[in-house]
Amino acid sequence: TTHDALVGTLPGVRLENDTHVCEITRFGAHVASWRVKRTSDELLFRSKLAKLDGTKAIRGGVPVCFPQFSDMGPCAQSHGFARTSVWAVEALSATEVTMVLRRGDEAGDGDAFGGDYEARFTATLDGDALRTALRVTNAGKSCFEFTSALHTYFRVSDCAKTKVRGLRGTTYLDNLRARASAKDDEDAVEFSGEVDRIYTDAPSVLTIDDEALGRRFRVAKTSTFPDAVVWNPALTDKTRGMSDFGDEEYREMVCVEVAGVKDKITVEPGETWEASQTISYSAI
Ligand code: TA6
Repeated sequence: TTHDALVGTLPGVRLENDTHVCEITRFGAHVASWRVKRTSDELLFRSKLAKLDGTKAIRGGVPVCFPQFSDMGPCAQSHGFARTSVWAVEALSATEVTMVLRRGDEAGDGDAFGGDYEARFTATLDGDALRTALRVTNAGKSCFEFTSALHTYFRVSDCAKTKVRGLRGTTYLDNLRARASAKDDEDAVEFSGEVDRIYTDAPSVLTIDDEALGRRFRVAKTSTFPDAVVWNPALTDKTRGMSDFGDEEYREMVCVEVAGVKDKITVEPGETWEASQTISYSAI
C-alpha cells in the first residue's frame, strides 16, 4: 500500500498528514523517523551509525522498552525484548498504525518474563503532534508485572544549550551514583556532562528547550507512565564503546523517556494497561 515504508532493510509503515511524516518499523514497533514534510527536518535523533538491519535495536527514534526498563526486570536483554522483536500491523490508516506483539512471537526472554501478554503499540500523527501509546493485555490466567518506557531520542542542535524543565522538586535515582536518590532543586536539567536519571512520580508535562535552535518540545504523559528518564551519555568510554553511536553524536540528542519504572506495572488476567505520551513542539 502507499503506506509501506522501508528504513534501511526494515519494513514498516509511513504515516502522513498535511505537515508531517512518520515511519515506524515492524522491527521493534519503532518510530524511526518523525519529520517536517516541507523541510524534511527530522525532529527525532537517529544515529548515523544506527543498525537498520534487525541485528540491534535502532539507536534513536522511540525505542519501546518492554517488559522491562534497563536491567529492572527478569530479561537478560537490557530494556527487554520488544524493541528487537518483529511486530505485526493490526490496524492502519493514513495517520495511525497499531502494531501487536504476542507471547511466543518475541525475540528471546519470553520465558524469563513468563506473562501471557498481548502488547499493542499505536502511533498517531495529530497535526504537529505525535502520540505514541502502549497497551498491554493479560491474555492469561495469572497476574504479571513489568516495567516499561518509551525511550524517545529528541534531536537538538546542541545539548549544551538544551534545558529540560518541569522536574524541579522531583526526586530522581541517579544512575551515575548507583541509583542513589536525590532531589532536583534546579530550574532545569542541563547537559554539561553525562546525565542519567530516573525521575520518579514526575509531572505530566515536561519541556525540552533547544535554545540554540529556538525550538521547544512538549511531552505530555499519562499518569500510567508516572516516571521520566533523562539521559545524555556525553563523551565517555561508554559512548566510545557504542558501535552504533558516533563519539560526537551526544551533542545532537537528549533522551526524555516516559516510563513506569519505580513501581512495577501489574496487569490482572483479562485486564489491559495503557499509557501514552503526546509530543508536540513550538518556537521559543
Ligand atoms: O534510558 C537510559 C539508559 O538506561 C542508559 O543508562 C543507557 O543504558 C541507555 O538507556 C541506552 O541503553 P541501550 O540499551 O539502548 O544502549
